[in-house]
Amino acid sequence: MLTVYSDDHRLHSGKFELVDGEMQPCYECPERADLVLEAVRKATIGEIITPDDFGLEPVRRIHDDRFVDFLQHAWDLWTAEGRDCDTLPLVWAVRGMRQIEPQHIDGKLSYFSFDAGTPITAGTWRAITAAANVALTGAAKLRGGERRVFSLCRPPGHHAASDYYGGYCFLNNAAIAAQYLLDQGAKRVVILDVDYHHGNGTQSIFYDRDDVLFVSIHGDPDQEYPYFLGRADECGTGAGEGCNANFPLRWQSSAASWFTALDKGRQLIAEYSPDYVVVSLGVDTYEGDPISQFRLTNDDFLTVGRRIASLGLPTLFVLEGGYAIADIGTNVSNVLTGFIG
Ligand code: Q9C
Ligand code: ZN
Repeated sequence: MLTVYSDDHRLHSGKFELVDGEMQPCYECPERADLVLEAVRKATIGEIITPDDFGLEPVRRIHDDRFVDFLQHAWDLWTAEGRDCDTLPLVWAVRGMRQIEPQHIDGKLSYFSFDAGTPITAGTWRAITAAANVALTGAAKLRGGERRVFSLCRPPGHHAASDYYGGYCFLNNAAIAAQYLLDQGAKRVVILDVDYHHGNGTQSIFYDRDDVLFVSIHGDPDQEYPYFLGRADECGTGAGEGCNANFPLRWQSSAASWFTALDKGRQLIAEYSPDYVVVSLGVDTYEGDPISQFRLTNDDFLTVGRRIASLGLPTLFVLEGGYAIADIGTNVSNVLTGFIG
């Protein structure tokens, strides 16, 4: 299996996020990708390559121009106000408020975000465009005939929608890759999201479309972040009706119930008969994850890989979450080695 990786992820390294009413060190840190890379090397899964530069056109196929421009210039606008710390938004436009992009950077941060866990730093723009290129290079390899590729993306992407960021995510790497596959001639693509958190961004991007089936297994939004999307009755709309499938599970759900949900998802995927599967691969379903409440073990991740492989489809793995630093390498490489068989 090919792995695509760029050192540029290190350029994004936030200091603090708001957790439990306090500013705490960011869970989403450069060490995550470094440890995954080391584990992939040790597991001798296959060649590791650097990404090609696809420019912003494939990014703009998913994200609004104004949002992309905002991400590109946010740091400069922020530092022009005399700050040198990371950005964090403070206020959001809720029910009854106007959805108008303010002039001031503090207002723009609020307008384009949905949480206070996602700082922008000096190097964020370069890191997130590198991550998009890592995903796109993986997609291009699939188009070129590779059957399995791992895009070691960081920062992650699945919480980012066409015009907002949050949940440690800025550009939706998996969505950008899926759109690229379609633009290069694929008819149907599945995005299977196994991250612990609901992929609200990915769902919202493809919600009214029938060329992408989105399947997600995640913490029940009644209990878990991001709270405001991810319920089982969200099935898609218009042409996309029937092309969105959510499997919310309660905190402390057993591995057995997680795999039951995966089996139902696999059934839907097989019926859809896609050209490609893009897996939003979060390993924050791990029993030792510091911010999550599922119970998968190290060995369970081998089974995750095997069951995805049984679909028999060309597959692009795109890294999302996973915050148990000591185990992230093992858990990701277990999925990939399980997949290879
Ligand atoms: N008490 C991804 O896994 N904070 N993002 C949750 C925990 C945000 C996770 C608060 C979690 C975002 C890609
Ligand atoms: Zn997650």
